[in-house]
Amino acid sequence: MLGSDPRDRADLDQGTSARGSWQLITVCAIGAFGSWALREVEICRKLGIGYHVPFAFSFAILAYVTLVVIRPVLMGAWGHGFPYGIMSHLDWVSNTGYQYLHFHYNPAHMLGVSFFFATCFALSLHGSLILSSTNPAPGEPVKTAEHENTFFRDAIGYSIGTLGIHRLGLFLALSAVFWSAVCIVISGPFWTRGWPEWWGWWLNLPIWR
Ligand code: UQ2
Repeated sequence: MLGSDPRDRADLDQGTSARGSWQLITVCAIGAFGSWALREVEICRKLGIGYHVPFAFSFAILAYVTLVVIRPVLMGAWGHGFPYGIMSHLDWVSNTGYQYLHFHYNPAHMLGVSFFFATCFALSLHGSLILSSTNPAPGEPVKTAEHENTFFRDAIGYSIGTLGIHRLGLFLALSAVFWSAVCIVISGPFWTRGWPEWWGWWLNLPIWR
């Protein structure tokens, strides 16, 4: 019966001109992102360097595909993908968050946020350390890794090293993206109630009684 299906609502009808454009844009975007990653692989092979850059980019692609393909398929409708408008995608984030009452109680969201903060902290430590050693006081010679190590050994008794800080940065950034993808793909397909309620397992532990 016409009108009984929510998709027949006149106020949601886009006429004939815009029909299927979200799906077309999504297919083209995934093709472009995948091609870009493969081009990065070509360049890495030409230079004889590791595949760290395309590996990192693949995490960003994975996050996007999680939002517009994996979760909508698991939810059963393309309408669960986010819209490609400036304000409308903000509305989608807000509405999707409130659908689970309080998204900050999502444990994977907690991990994602914490990794984003840790990434900013690590990059601020690293960026300031590099600028301080390469831009010394006027007349002073530019400093090397020995000064960088010494600063942190003096300040906190530990230096992770010049290679280590980049390994840590890559780990923190990729972890942030990974847990962000996990936190949205479990919301709906694997948990349909409010996220505060998920913590009932903690409150219901037998150790409290
Ligand atoms: C460091 C080091 C660098 C750095 C930084 C550190 C010489 C140039 C920033 C210090 C980093 C530490 C102690 C790890 C902090 C841990 C977290 C989770 C933020 O030692 O070696 O190389 O840039």
